[in-house]
Amino acid sequence: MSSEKQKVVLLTGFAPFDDESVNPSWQATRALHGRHINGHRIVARQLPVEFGASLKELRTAIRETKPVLVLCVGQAGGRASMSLERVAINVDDARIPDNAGAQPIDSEIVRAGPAAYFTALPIKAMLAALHEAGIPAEVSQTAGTYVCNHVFYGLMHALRNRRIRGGFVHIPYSPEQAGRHPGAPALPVETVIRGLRIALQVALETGTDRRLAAGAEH
Ligand code: PCA
Repeated sequence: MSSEKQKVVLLTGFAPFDDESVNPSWQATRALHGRHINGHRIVARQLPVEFGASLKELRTAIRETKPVLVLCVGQAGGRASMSLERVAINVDDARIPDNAGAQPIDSEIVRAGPAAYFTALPIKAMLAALHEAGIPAEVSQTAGTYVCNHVFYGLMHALRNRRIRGGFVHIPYSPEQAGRHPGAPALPVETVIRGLRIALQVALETGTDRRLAAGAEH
């Protein structure tokens, strides 16, 4: 099969933000660009950490690459595991300005859109596979209210009537970053790359998700 005919998986990472010089979400996704999983070609794109522009670029990437699956990845400093996000909510509430200086507070992402969208990915099956591989992973019940949730919500809104599956994964600081944040947990970029490969493979192979407890009390 020629590479143009191959089905595409779109994988996105973000630019650095919040005084960091790197973003492990881009370091990990970039490393998978051009690789193949289950006969699908991975295309990696970097998104800006900007409300509005991030989503515009994501929609352009979807239009250009015509993926069957979209996985967006972002950094969540302070978390210890790969966080498989369950839900995106229709609100922007920024603790810090984005990379273009915008700091929306309590604004809707899509005017009069649904309050939330659930991921379309089989996060329980992905969780089980990651644990089997010894990679720290969890189901997360919130992707926050910053640019990552913005992109996740906008992704699910854009895909709402399409046969493309989409979802979001947050990852911890890299060890290099965590060194500047005393006490913060870290996960090597190599481990994240391995984890993303597993997550994508399971997402491509799993239709109906597994029934497996991974909830939280708070
Ligand atoms: N993390 C931020 C935005 C970009 C990123 O990598 C977030 O969690 O919203």
